[in-house]
Amino acid sequence: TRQPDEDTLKELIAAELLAVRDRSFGLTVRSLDDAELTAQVSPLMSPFVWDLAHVGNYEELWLLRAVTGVEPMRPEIDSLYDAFEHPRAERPTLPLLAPREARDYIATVRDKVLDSLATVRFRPDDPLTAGGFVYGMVVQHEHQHDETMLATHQLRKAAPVLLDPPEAAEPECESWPGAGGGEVLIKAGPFEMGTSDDPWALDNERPGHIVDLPAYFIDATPVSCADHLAFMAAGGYDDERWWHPDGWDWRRRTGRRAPGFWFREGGQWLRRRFGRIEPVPLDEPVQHVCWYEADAYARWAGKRLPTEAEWEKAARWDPATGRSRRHPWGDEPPDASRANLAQRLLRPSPVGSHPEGASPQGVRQLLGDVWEWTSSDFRGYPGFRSFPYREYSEVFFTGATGPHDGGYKVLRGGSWATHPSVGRSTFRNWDHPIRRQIFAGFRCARSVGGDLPPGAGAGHR
Ligand code: AVJ
Ligand code: FE
Repeated sequence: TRQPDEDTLKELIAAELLAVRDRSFGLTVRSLDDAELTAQVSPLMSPFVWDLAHVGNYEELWLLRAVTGVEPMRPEIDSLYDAFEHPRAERPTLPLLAPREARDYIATVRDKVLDSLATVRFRPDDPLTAGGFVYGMVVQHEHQHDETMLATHQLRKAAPVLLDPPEAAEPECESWPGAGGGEVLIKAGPFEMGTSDDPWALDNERPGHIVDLPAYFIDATPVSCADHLAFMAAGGYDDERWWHPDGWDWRRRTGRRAPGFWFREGGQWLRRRFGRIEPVPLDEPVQHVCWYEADAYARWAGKRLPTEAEWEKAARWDPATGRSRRHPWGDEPPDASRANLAQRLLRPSPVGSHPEGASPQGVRQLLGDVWEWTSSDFRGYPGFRSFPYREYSEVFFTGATGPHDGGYKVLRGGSWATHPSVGRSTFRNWDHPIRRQIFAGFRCARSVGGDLPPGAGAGHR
């Protein structure tokens, strides 16, 4: 595909900046009062007003100081919004900008960015601006914080403020024999993982490299709430055989026996969704399960989680040409028929939806709906070079040294809350294996010929 010329690219960047700010305001100043913006919903999350000023501070750092060389606007606030200096739990105690000040500050940053965009030159020999990279990085950064703020909204106990947009009806889901249970065989052989030429790909997606995989089966759809209820009914949460040793510790320590936000009342499983109560939707992909629960379910089902490479081959490899593509359906951008992304709904689409978004081999819902836990630890690809800063990914790699290293599992594919600028088949997300407030589910895989531990497979259907 040809790259757009620089003026077209700048128009696109300006439009993306405008759109992401509108989204951020919808999740903060348009839906919450000052008291809620500054309060902390959970020690796991930042106060909303921290995220709001942080995205503007990051934009100032990269699009003003790094690109145009200007001095800091308010040097005294930088350390407040440095995620590495202050863990989430302590952010409400900091002398943060008040909502009004935060809004004015990020608006001033934005005005200066749009002014300078007209004169900045995107130089092919400058990796920061080539193809508009650093602008893409900032757009993706704000969208990632918007998804984080949605997780904060999900944790809120106060009266609901977010509504499903009325025009966005549930997508049609034709009855499909593959829904819940079907598997797809991915043939053995090499494919290109990651990318060297996607201009907005972040450092951890690079470089493109060849990975040769044995044949494997992967589920055609994510695991549904009905599937997960079957695991629960079979005593899965109380059977140590299915659990990773650390997962069994987690299970006993926390007493958890159901996904996050689920509770039982009057003989029925209910869930809280953005402040409203509803029956657990049987046909939806399960969300708010941690890696340990996903891992245990897979073992009970006689399967395992896919590796990150298996997930990506299923999502990108075209058996007809042998080429890796941008999306499961090809190189064309996502739209509402192909994937449930971009917070169009406040929920995943039913399992089996989006046949137009299937891979050539019929694997569905790889992009959007729910992030999918993989079995892989978060590491750099062969030839990895951190860019433009080590703290985006490198310090989190397994084997890195420092306070943040190790223990992270990779998630792929994006959720219903992920913007398309982030929801691509090379994008890598990561989190701790105990994390449940993110919009994460999973699908299972298995090796051809079987690689199951003794005792596994009781739940295989
Ligand atoms: C890639 C989602 C794990 O939220 O910690 C935000 C993204 N990096 N600000 C995170 C990120 C810097 C990151 N995740
Ligand atoms: Fe950030």
